[in-house]
Amino acid sequence: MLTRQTDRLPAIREAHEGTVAGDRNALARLLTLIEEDPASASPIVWTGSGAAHIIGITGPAGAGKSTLTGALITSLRADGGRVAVLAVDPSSSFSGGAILGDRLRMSNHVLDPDVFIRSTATRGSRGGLAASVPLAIKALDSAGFSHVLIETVGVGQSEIDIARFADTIVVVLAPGWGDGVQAIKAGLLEIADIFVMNKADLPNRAQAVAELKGLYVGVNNHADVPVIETTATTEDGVSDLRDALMDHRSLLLEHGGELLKSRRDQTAAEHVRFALRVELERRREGIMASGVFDRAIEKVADGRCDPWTTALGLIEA
Ligand SMILES: Nc1nc2c(ncn2[C@@H]2O[C@H](COP(=O)(O)OP(=O)(O)OP(=O)(O)O)[C@@H](O)[C@H]2O)c(=O)[nH]1
Ligand SMILES: [Mg+2]
Repeated sequence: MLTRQTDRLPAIREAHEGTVAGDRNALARLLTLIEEDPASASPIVWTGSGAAHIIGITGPAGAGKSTLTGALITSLRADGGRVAVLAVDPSSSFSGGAILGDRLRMSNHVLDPDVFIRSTATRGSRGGLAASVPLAIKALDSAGFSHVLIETVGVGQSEIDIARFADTIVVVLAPGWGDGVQAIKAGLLEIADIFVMNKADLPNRAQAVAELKGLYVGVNNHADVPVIETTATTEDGVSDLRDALMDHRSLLLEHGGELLKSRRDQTAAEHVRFALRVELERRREGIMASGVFDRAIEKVADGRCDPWTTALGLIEA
C-alpha cells in the first residue's frame, strides 16, 4: 500500500526546480506540498542538496530560542549570510498563538529578501512531530541559503529528535532552568555541540552556568562543549555564538569534511527511521479508525478471539 499521489508530482517537481533556482515563492509552495504529502515529495526533494550550515536550536520552553534566533539572523546577515529559519511549534495547529509570537520576535527580518522564515506546527494527537519537518530541512538546504536554523522546543523525545537533522546542535538554557534531571532524562544535554546560557542579564546567571558545567561533564564525559553566555534581548554575546558556530563548522569540514560526512550519514539513517515511524503510526491509526477494528474488538470482548491473534490479523488484513 503506497500513500503516494502521483497527480501531485508535477507540482512538486516544478516547486522544487524553482526552489533550487532561488525562487522564494516556489520554496514556500514546496514546503506546503511537503507538509501535505511528504511521501510524494520525498524522491524529488531528496535529489537536491546545498551547502547550508544546518543548525538546530533547541532547549526548554521560554529559554529565549526565538529571540536568540532573531538576534543570530542579524549577526549572520551582517556577515553577508542568507538565512532560512524553520520554527517547529509544539502548539496545536489551531491555536497559532505562539507562531504569531515567533513572527513578532523575528519581525525585523520579515522584509529582508535574504531571510526566509517558516513556522510549522507539530501535529498529531499524541504530540507527534510534523511528518514534514525532516524533508522541509532538506528543501531549505537546497534553496541556496548559507544557514538553515531549526528552532524546536526540547520538551520531548520527538522534538529533540528534530535536532538530530542538524550539523550543529545548540542547546539553549536560561538561569532557573532548574530541574536538570529533567533535561538529562529528555536527552537534551547529550546532544549539544554548543550550550547557550541565555538571559545572562539575570542575577543567578553564574550559578546556572556552574550547575550546567557540573551536569554535562558528568553526562558527556568531556568538558569541551563550549558554553556561551548571551542576552538575546540586547544581542549581547550573540557574536560569540556566531563564532562558536563557525568553529564547529570548521571542525566538521576538517580533513576533507570527514566529520560532516559521518554526521550526514547518521542524518540519512535518521530520515529513514523517521519515515518508518511516521508511516507505521499512520497505518496503525488507520486500522484503529476502521470498522473492522470495532468488529474485532467485539469478538475479543465476548471471548470469541484473543488480543494478539486479533492484532496480527488486523495487520495482515
Ligand atoms: N531577561 C531576558 N529575557 C529574555 C532574553 N531572551 C529572551 N527573553 C524573554 O523571554 C521570553 C521568551 O522568549 P522566547 O524567545 O519566546 O523563548 P522561546 O525559547 O523561543 O520560547 P518557546 O518557543 O515558547 O519555547 C520573552 O519574553 C523574551 O523577551 C534575555 O536574554 N534576557
Ligand atoms: Mg520560540
